[in-house]
Amino acid sequence: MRIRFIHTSDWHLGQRLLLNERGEEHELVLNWLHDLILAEKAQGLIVAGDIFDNGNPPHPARKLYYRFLTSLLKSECRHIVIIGGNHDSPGMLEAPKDLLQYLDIQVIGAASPNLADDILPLKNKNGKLEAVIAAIPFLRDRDLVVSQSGETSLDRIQRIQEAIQERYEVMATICGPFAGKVPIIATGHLYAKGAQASGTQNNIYIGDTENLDVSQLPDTFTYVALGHIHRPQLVGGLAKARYAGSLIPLSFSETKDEKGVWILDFEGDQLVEARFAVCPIFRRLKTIRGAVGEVEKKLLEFAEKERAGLKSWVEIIVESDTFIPQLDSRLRDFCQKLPLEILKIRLERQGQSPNDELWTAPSLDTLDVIEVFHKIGEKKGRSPEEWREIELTFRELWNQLNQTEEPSAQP
Ligand SMILES: [Mn+2]
Repeated sequence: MRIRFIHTSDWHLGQRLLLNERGEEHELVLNWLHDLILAEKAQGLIVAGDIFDNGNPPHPARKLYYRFLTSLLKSECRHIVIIGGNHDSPGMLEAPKDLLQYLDIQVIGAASPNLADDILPLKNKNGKLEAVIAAIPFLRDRDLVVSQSGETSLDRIQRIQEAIQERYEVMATICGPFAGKVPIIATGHLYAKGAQASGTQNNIYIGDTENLDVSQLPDTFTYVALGHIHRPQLVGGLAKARYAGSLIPLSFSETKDEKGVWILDFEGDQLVEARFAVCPIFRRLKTIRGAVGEVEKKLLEFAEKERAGLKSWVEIIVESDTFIPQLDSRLRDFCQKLPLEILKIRLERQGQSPNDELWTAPSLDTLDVIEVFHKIGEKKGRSPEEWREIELTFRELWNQLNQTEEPSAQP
């Protein structure tokens, strides 16, 4: 018996890039995904976390999500499994859980207290078992370990890694009776050992350490559908563990990657074929860098190429060894008639002199919170080891603040 699944993740519905809404892109890409599911006659869909960009997504993002799910109800895609990511609020995702379950859409926002509840046997219309999903969402610290007094952040990281590994082993044991009969698919929203990110992704557990070594996972799992890293890839060269990556480039650092989803064919308990379906780029994001004259030339060249779709968004980095007065208005005037929109202009000083710290200091809106904290450490003259410890604690606090249970607590 053959069964086809589509594995996708990291939609980040409701995301804004430097205050710009991504709704149009998300709508286009979900239409594309809907058409793909129909064209490929996929029977299953797995969304491996970060459905929404934050715990309290705007109404249009929620509408898009429900409209997409509704559009699949009459298709052959009978099994839809959605797990929570670190950006999702488990409470928000699971609010319609019972209703969605009635429609064969399974939502696991957070790990259930009884782990066996998250093992989902998927059956066809005649009640015959087709596949089993070990639905493991993003595991929050509180799902895994209780702090031990006197332990350092580094100890904690190690204990979290061990606890995650153990969770997969326990889930594999529960799936044991199904082994050898149908595909057993585990999910995960984490940072797997050997994974390549496309830029800085600070939204990982605590610290920027790996959470799981996929090569150590039990053979029980036919496939591991991963989310969190936005670049599609096989993990550690293993055919059975993959990241699907995000559906649209979520930042300027993601523009070089192809975006898309995995189409997976299983037969018996084997993965027999995996293809990556590349999705169109509905809006191009582009970084243009160089001396100011060079930037202008590149802008013209970029604008000349004909592009379908929405207006491109551009980030400009001007390299200069002197201050350029009115750089912002000069470039904005220059681009006025070009079919693109400037989202950000940054001046990057070449070479150093002691007095230019003020104007070379990066503006706050180009840094994220963790980077700012890191820079404070550099200023305070702490030793790297000492500051790393403090930074890990800060990261943990920051992540906890951003992992709200209830949507109302989110800004
Ligand atoms: Mn993500």
